[in-house]
Amino acid sequence: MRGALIAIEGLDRTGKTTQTERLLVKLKELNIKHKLVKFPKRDTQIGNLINTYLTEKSFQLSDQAAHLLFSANRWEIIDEIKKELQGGTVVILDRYVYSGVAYSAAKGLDFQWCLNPDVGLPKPDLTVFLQFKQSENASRTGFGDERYEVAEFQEKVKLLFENFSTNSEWSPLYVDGLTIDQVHEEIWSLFKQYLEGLDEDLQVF
Ligand code: NYM
Repeated sequence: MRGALIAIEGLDRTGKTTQTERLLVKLKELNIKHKLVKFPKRDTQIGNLINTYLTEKSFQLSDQAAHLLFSANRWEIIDEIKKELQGGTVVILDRYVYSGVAYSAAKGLDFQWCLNPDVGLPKPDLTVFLQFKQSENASRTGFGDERYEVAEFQEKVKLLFENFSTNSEWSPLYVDGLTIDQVHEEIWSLFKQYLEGLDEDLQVF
């Protein structure tokens, strides 16, 4: 039986990385094979370029070129992810196609144009979308260090993420006022049904 493909999505600094790590600890405790893939995956050559783009404002790229790099960064590792899934490993994605489309479309690029390069990538079985009130999100530590981490831009991204809310695997999680443990419990209860492994094929975008 294949492993589940689970994506954790959300705006910047909403606690995605903390929650993916908590999920991994839990899977380890239960002796369930698991792998985390964080997008952008910065330790490849394409990922290195993306990292420079995100952290050095002097590195100029057209919005289209940047978008295609983010997509290429997913395609370059997808065979490895599929292999893990086929071997029964649960794969947790920290950001995925949805971030790719929402962040680029927020810059004014056409929504469908943004989705096109990702067409054919596997769809997660479950996508948990972490949401905060913008004011709370903006006050989190580190907000503002990288390109895109500007409150006004984040508001646009938030609206674009809403386009995905009709997807059957999309589970929004409102985490305002909840502790890290409480958010973890919520994510775990959504995720539990996928623990047994799944034998049907993955859907694709
Ligand atoms: N981002 C992430 C994109 O613009 N397109 C993408 O396809 C992906 C995966 O990268 N501000 C943006 C969203 C974030 C930034 O992500 C870095 P993180 O999770 O902060 O490392």
